[in-house]
Amino acid sequence: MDISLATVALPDDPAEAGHPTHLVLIPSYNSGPKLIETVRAARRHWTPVWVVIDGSTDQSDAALDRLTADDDAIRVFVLPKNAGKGAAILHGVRVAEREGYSHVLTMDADGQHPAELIPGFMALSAANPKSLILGDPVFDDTAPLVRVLGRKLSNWWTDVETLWTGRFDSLFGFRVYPVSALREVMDRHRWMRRFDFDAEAAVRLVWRGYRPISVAAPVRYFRPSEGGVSHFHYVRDNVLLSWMHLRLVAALLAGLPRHLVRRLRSSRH
Ligand SMILES: Nc1nc2c(ncn2[C@@H]2O[C@H](COP(=O)(O)OP(=O)(O)O)[C@@H](O)[C@H]2O)c(=O)[nH]1
Ligand SMILES: [Mg+2]
Repeated sequence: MDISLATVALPDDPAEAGHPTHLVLIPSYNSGPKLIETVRAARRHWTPVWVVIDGSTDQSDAALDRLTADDDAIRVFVLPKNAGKGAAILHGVRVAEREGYSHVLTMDADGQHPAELIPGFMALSAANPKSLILGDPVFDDTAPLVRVLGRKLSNWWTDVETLWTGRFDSLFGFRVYPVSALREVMDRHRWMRRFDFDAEAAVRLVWRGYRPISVAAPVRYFRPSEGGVSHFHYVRDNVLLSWMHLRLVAALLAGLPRHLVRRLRSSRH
């Protein structure tokens, strides 16, 4: 299902009152100067905002101390060693679950994602708690062609893996997840700790009955001179993504009767 945020009722003053069920979670690994801008932007639109520093070595987290000193709605966790995007998110999700949060909006730390859409995504999630709210990237001319094409291929795989339950972008990290279900899925599967997180998390949650809702969200690719950083390694991460799709297709085939039943049920709703 595709939705436009124009139809969503927004919460009152989301940057003021601390929200009891939904939080913003930002995993960060050597994100450079964009980290502070990103956290500030998220805070303008939501309370609370949590950051997981994933073994960063570029001192990008140093300035966060000043932000947290002035604002206790920002919370920072520091992992001593780099563990990967998925592992950093899992760290935040475990704490969120213990503290009673039901949903978490994840966004990248490098300024690529639209913070102004946070309230709309959260409102949609609050109205549809058994859904995944998935950003559908709207690229501008800053997007490298090879990343755009690579995505198409990955999206084709997730379409197959979910038996065409609903079209969604497999790799975009601007999303709202259910906290406990995500933690359970990640405890059961030892992969999903690095760049294989986004696609596998969405597929496995759809398999658990969560309905994907796609919402258009602009994405920007900054040049290094603008503070842009990416740790995506074409060979290493494409191997990781191919292995992930292979695993998911194998799991689909192994449980095909169950997946077909789920698929039939989902088309009736
Ligand atoms: N690549 C990478 N990103 C991580 C890691 N831990 C946390 N992240 C965060 O995951 C997000 C996506 O990473 P990024 O390198 O920007 O990937 P890209 O946007 O797909 O080029 C960013 O917010 C990173 O800071 C890690 O170990 N590796
Ligand atoms: Mg990025």
